[in-house]
Amino acid sequence: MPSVICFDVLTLFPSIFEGFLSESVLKGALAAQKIEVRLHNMRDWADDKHATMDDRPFGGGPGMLLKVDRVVPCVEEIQHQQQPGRLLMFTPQGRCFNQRFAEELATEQRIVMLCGRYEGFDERVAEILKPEEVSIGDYILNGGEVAAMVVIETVMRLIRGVLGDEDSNRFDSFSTGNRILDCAHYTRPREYRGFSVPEILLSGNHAEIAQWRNNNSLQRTKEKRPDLLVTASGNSSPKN
Ligand code: 6GU
Repeated sequence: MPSVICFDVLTLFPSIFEGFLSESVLKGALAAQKIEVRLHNMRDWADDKHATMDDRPFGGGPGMLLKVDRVVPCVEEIQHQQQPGRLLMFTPQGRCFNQRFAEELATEQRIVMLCGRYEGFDERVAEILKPEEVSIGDYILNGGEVAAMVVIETVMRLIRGVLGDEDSNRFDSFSTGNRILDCAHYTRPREYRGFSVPEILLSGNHAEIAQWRNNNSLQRTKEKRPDLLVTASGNSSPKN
């Protein structure tokens, strides 16, 4: 796994990312140069004085489309700045993002992410650039920016040295070979409003604690996400 991934984000609203990148784990990863995030305002590639990025769809209908002659030159210029990297285009029609997809992306050195707005892109953007179209779930967002943040955050957690504890992502739910939910966790106080911490966790018996955690994970998965267990046992195959 490479120690630095560069994310290039193409958006009409770079300031959406400011708070996100300036707090907590992301802030630390950027400061430690474990990741690099470069924000590009696509409007900078518009040459007319009104910086028009969108236009009405041929054939009529609601909404506006991002213009092919604005978006394509912008992506091409950014791709040519270094090795082209992996090009993602966020759209609700894309391949659904999940932990396995994130693990795949974490092996890349460069990820270029194209964020749509309005009703989407002129179809020729995809025809010309042949990006990987990515969705983060079956619902509609105003644009791809939130999706790009989801991808950055999920992928950066997989980079060595980003998380404080080297092991702290190895047992994350949904990572490869771990299609089971995390167990329950407790900290002090031992009792609160009559709710106690399970006795076994206070016992110091590490073998029994490990066993309790395994059982708890399985139980929680059965209750909250039985679909994960069906997939894990091979009764039906995962969609991604
Ligand atoms: Cl990537 N974009 C938009 N606009 N809506 C979405 C999405 C992306 N993923 C889920 N819904």
